[in-house]
Amino acid sequence: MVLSPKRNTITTCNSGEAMINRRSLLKCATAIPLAAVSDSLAQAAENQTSSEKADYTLRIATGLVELSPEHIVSTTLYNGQFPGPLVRLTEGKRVAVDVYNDTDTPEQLHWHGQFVPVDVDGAAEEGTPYVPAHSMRRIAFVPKPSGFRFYHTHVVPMNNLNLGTYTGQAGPVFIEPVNNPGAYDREIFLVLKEFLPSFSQGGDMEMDFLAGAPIKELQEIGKKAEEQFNGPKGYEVGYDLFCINGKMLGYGEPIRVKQGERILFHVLNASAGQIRSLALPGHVFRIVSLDGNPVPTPTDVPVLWLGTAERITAIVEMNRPGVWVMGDLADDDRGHGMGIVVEYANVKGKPQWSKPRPYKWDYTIFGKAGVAPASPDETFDATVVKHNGALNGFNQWLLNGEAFSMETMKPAYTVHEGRRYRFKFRNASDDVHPLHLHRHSFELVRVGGKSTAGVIKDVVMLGGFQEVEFDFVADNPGPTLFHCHQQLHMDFGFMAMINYA
Ligand SMILES: [Cu+2]
Repeated sequence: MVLSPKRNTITTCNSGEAMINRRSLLKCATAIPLAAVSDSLAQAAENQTSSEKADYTLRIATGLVELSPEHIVSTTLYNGQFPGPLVRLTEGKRVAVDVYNDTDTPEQLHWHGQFVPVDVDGAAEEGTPYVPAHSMRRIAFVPKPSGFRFYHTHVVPMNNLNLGTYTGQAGPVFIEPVNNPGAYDREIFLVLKEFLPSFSQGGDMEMDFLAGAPIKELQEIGKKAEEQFNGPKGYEVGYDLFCINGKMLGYGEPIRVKQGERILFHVLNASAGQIRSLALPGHVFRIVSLDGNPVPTPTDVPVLWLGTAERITAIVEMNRPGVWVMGDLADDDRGHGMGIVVEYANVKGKPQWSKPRPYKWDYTIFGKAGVAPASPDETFDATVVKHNGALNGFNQWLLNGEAFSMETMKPAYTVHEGRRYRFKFRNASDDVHPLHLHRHSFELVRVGGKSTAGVIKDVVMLGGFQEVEFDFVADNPGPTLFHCHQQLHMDFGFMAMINYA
């Protein structure tokens, strides 16, 4: 085995570290953890006395991922593998999970998309105790709702590309429903991920794949902010290597299929901040669930688009024999590994790729037509603005004029249990933001100017200079974090705390 000379992510991290004010970084690193760490040490000690065996053990430690024989990366992993092991749970059946942290830094393991209490959720901002360095925590919870979820780290890396979701800390969760109709022959989990992150200052790639048009008023607000912060573009994170299930295109086992087979794909975008597309030439995806939740109108699409942390469950009928590349539409990303070979039985040859016809991603086609969601008890308006390069060269993100402060953790919204709330979210920037709500799901109400109902998600992409509206019911008391799932955006201001009255 040869280690790639480009393997060392520490280099990029250190050069990044020099760019930030050291004092603010130290403040940020120490302010939150201390109290939480002592809590969780006590908890860990208490847990170790329990003799009951955990249902799952997840161990956080540095390890190697062989993306290809030429590209072996060193990063933080769950159980020494990428992706982390598939955690299969049953809805409503209590589980105990032991989380060991063999690293030198406190960790948070977030159960993304589940309705869990604050002490389980895995977000220090809400008050979840850390898994202390070189220690463990036993977590017990009742899995819900059923469907495709995942787990990932939730620490705040800021400018350290060796922490947080820049590492290999992500793994799929499947919560079995009580009844599973199962109109498919077998299921395959695909975890999409990039490695070898580095900072660049060229500005983000323009992404024009979402349905809907930019709103003039939001462009005006964005233009004003740009005039005020008119320096060089803020740092973005780019990647050298891409993989599906830990293997670059052409290096893992192909997906071997038979003609006529119906395969249920569970696709997770486990990126720290990138938006992914996925197509299989000559085939269509029948989308049956978004973020693990069955959609009212299952619909065929030629390409999947997934914002950071989004999941899509889709059935593909294998009816076009050949050897195909299932991969990202971006030639560069696919060329650096973002794809997997699909091989029909008794067919040989070089894997074929062709770009699907242009297609706009529209969440509303999966919803109920002509039905309005229930009326909300209250509506929250939020507008996000980018201050270009305002924080030591990093973009700062402000919600209604305020960047989230990790020091004050000031709640932005107060909710009452049992009430229904509508978020009307306006994007005065050109970036796409995958918005995520912890510990709750939401129902899409309006996206890209179109109304919908019945599409239940926990992440939704908000297009550049567009609006999105979604509703959630305050049914899981405790501090609840709302943030953009783009790691750089959330770390530099794009977060809000929702408190229960
Ligand atoms: Cu964002």
